[in-house]
Amino acid sequence: MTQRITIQLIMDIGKLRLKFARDGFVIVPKFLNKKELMVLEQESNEAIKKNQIPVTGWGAKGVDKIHPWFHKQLRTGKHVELLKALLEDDIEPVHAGFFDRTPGEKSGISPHFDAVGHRSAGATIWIALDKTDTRNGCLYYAPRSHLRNYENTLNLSFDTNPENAFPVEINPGDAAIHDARTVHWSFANKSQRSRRAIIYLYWAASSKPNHKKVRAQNAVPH
Ligand SMILES: O=C(O)CCC(=O)C(=O)O
Repeated sequence: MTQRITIQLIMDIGKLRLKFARDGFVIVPKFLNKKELMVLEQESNEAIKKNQIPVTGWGAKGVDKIHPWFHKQLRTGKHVELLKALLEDDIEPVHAGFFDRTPGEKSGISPHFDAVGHRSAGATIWIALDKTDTRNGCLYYAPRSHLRNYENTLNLSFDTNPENAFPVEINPGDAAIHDARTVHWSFANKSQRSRRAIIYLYWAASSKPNHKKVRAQNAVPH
């Protein structure tokens, strides 16, 4: 059974949906409570340790395929209802991922959107395990980029100037949710703090991706 979202989120859903449709992303502070965050961190650590995920500086996709807890979360986690409500559709799970900007990691992830190759409707929820800011390689969104057409590549040549960018500066347990067509990226981690996040990616069920695999610089393919 799918886990429940809170009453407050149900009340806010109209506003969140409007923002999501307008900007291509929304931030949900305190999406996880302390206990849920603790469990997420424990399971992430276990997945990394048990499956010997290397400390690469950028993380790993497909953790749902190697760790049963993430397999279940991808299908029944409490974010599932929220994403369905935002997309106003059923959702098809794609994968869960662990994204890491290890302290001192130098490259970040180049500007891209997740539905590259097909521009299907869909969404990613990005849940912070650490405090994220511009010093430790936070995620950036290009507001309203989901409404424009971009080249079919995971390495867009994109103006990442601060005027075009929304830095996702959030706390552990907060979530950022982006449309699968929203351009996003991250820079190097210039700090000595880690910047870990868990992501779950979905296509909207009525959208049919004809998925061509392309590779982003320093990113694992979708
Ligand atoms: O966490 C990051 O730095 C990048 C995340 C990302 O590219 C994604 O969620 O598709």
